Order: sequence, then C-alpha cells, then structure tokens
Amino acid sequence: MCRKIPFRGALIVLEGCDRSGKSRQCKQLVKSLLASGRPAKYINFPDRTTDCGALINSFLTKKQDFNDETIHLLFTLNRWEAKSNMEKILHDGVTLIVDRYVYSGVAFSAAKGLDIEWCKAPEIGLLKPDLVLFLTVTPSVISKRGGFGDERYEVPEFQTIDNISNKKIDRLW
Ligand code: DGP
Repeated sequence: MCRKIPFRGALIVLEGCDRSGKSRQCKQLVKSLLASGRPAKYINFPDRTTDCGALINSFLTKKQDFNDETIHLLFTLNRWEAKSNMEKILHDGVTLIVDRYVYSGVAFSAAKGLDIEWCKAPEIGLLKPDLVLFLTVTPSVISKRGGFGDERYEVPEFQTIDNISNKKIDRLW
C-alpha cells in the first residue's frame, strides 16, 4: 500500500535593516502562497509576546538596560523557545515566512563590537533556513520612513550597510 507522505513546509527568512520593508514583503509573500494554494504562516523575531520577548521589548523601548552579552542571549533564547513550534508547523506542511532570524542576532551584536564567533555560538542548532532573502535600502531612505527613531537601534549610523549588513554570517550551518 502506498501512503502519501506530506511534504514539509519551507523555512524562508527575510532579513534587512530596520524599515527596509521586510514585514510588508513577508506578509505579501504569505498572501501569494495562500492564494496559490500553499499553506503558509508569518512569524517574526523578536516575538514580544513571550516572557523573554517582554524583556527584549523593554530593552528596545529603552525602559530597561542590559549589557550587550545579556541582550544578545535574550534575543537568541527568544528564537530557541520558538523552535519546537516552528518544527511542528513545518512538519505539518506549512511554509514559514520568518521576519528576521539568526542573521539579525549575529549582525546587530557584532556591529556593537562583540566577537562574531561568540555571537554565532548560541545560534547553532536552530533550524536552518531553506532560503534567506536580504533586503537592502539606503540609510537616507529608511530614516524617512514612518516610525523610524522610536526604538533603541533606529539610529541611521547604526543601520548603515557598512555596519550591520556587512557582517559575514553565512557560515552558521
Ligand atoms: P523589529 O521588530 O523587526 O523591528 O526588530 C526590533 C529591533 O530589534 C530592530 O532594531 C532590530 C533588532 N533586532 C532584531 N533581532 C535582533 C537580534 O537577534 N539581536 C539584536 N541585538 N537585535 C535584534
């Protein structure tokens, strides 16, 4: 007897600087996939709905300070706590469109001066994406976009291509 084994969903990640249009493109992609009959779901990191995510939110909104290592590990923990659920969704045949992932984790912390190998270490073992799309946009364009400047990292100098985006983080898996 031949039993049909469902395909697992694809893990697709969109990365890029703040306000580069990732969330909008992710949501468009989910819409297009659903319209073509492929189950798809949007998730984003940081997930601010968990206890760990609430700590990250208080850091990003400048209500609480953490040193660079601590906030790095909190962002990583936020991805680890989502891993089982992500696996389940993928095994159910649903494609996951992920708005930021480990690449943001490594790039932001390395841009602050932490050793890149140290930054990568706690990310090892998380799910490997099937495809990573990196959106580029110039700092002058992002600084004009709505809401820019509200949160901790929304500073043009920090968001420049030479800073965050040039970190060599393609060897995680
Ligand atoms: P977003 O919700 O995508 O706007 O992200 C919030 C902010 O957090 C944004 O400035 C990017 C930053 N960020 C996202 N992921 C990480 C991460 O893993 N580590 C660090 N340090 N910052 C991150």
